[in-house]
Amino acid sequence: MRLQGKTLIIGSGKSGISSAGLLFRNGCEYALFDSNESLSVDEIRSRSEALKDNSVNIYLGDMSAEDIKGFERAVVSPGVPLDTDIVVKCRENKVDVIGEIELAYLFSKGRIAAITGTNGKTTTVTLIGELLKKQFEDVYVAGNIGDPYTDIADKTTDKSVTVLEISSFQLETIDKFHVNVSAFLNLTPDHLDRHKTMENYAAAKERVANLGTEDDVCVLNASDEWAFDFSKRCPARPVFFSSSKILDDGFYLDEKMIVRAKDGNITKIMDVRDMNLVGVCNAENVMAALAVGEAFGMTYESMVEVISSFKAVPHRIEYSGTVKGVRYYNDSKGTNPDAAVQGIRAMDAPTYLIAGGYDKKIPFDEWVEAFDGKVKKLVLIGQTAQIIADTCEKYGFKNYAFADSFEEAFNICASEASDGENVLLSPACASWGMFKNYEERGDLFKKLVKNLM
Ligand code: UMA
Repeated sequence: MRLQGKTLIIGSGKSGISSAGLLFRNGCEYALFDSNESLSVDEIRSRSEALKDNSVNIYLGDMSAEDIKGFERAVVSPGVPLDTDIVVKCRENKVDVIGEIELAYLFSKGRIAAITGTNGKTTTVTLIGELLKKQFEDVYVAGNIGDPYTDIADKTTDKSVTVLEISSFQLETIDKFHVNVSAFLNLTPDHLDRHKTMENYAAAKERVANLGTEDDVCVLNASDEWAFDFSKRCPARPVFFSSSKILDDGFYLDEKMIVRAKDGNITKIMDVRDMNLVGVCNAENVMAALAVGEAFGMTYESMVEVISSFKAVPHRIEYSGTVKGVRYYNDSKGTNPDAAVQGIRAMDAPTYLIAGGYDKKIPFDEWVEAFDGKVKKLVLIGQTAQIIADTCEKYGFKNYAFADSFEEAFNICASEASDGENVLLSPACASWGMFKNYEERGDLFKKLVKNLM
C-alpha cells in the first residue's frame, strides 16, 4: 500500500525507526523529527536502511511552521506527549496526527488481538502468542512488548493472527484501529505524570475496544473496578474473568482451580499449582489468555498443554540465581507501585528490596503497606528515593538506606543478606533517567548476581 502525501515521523526511538522502515518498504515519502537536539543525524541514519539516504530529511530540536505544512500526517511515537510543541504545531497546521499503532494498522491484514491494562500485559501477550501458535500457522506478537507493530504489519496476510501489547500512550493516537479480540486487564495508578487523572488514564485504555462491535470480544477483569465499569459501555461482547468473584458467565478461581462458567455449566480447566507461574496476578493473566484463546476457537485442552509448560517472562519476578543461600529475584518490570506489590507478595522469606527511579507522580502508600513484615531492608535509588523514604516514615518503616548508584544498592543488599533470605529488585518506578529501559536495569541486576557466583 502507498500512503498519499508525506509523513512526518516524530521520535527516533524504536517506534520511529520502525515506522520509517515500514514507509520505506512501501515506497512512501517521509521525514523524521526528534526534539532531542543533542542526537547525531549520522548515528540516526546508521540505524536503518530507511534513513540512510540524505534525501530523507532528519530534523532535530524544532521545526518551522513552513516545514511542517508540507506534511499530510504525523506519526507520533508513544513516548511523545500530545501536548508537546511539535504535536501542537502539527495540529495547528492541519497535519493529521496519528500514532505508530494506527500507521501499522493501515498496512495490517488478518485478525488482531490487542491487550491492555496497567500490569500483566507482557506475560499475558506472550502466553496468548504461544497459545495461538498451537492453532494457527501465521502468528505475530508485537507492540509495547518491545517489537514495534510497524515492523511486522506489512508482513501480515488474511490468514495471520497478530497479538499486540498496547499501552495507554499508544491508544491515545489510534483512529481506525479495530481489533477482533481485546482485553482490558486492570487499571491502577501509573503514568499519571502524563495522563494527570485516573479518569483520563482509564479513558485511554478503553479505546482498545473503541471500534468493537457485537461480533468482537472484549475480555474484562470483573474484579477490577475500572475494567468492570467499562463493560457497561463496551461496544464489543464482554467476557469476564475474576480471581475474587464467582461468575455466572466467565472464568474464575474456585480455590486453586480455574473454571469456566457458561450457560449453567461449569468446566474445570486447570489447577493453578500445575503452572510454572506464581501468584494471583498470574492466575488472572492465565484466565485472560484462556478467554482470548476461547474467542479464537481454541479448546481448553490444547491451551492447558501450553500453559503447563509456560515460564515467567524475563524481568517479571524472574529467579536470577542463589549465592551463599541468598536467592535473587529480578522484578525490574515492577515499574509502578501496584506491579511491585505483586513482587513483594511472591517473596517467601525476609527480603532486601532495591527500589526507586523515575518519578511518575504516583503515591507509594499501598506499596509500603504491602511490605507486611516481609521487607527486611529497603535500599533506595533515583529521583524518587526521598519521596519513598518519606512514605516509609509515615508508616513507621525505618530500615531503609540510600545508595548513589544501582551498583551500590546491589552491594549493600548482597553484603547484608544472609542464608535463607532474598534480594529483590522491584523498583516500583520506571528506570528512565538512570537506564534506557527496565530491561537494561534488570540485565544489570542479573549481571551483578552472576559476578557473585
Ligand atoms: N521524543 C521526542 N519528543 C518528546 C519525547 C520524546 O522527540 O517530547 C523522542 C526521544 O528523544 C526519543 C524518542 O522520542 O528519541 C523515544 O520515543 P519513545 O519514548 O516512544 O520510545 P520507543 O523507543 O519508540 O519505544 C516505544 C515505547 N516507549 C514508551 O512508550 C515510552 C516502548 O514501550 C515500546 O516497547 C516501543 O515503543 C515499541 O512499541 C516501553 C515502555 O516503557 C517498554 N512503555 C510504557 C510502559 O510499558 O509502561 C508505556
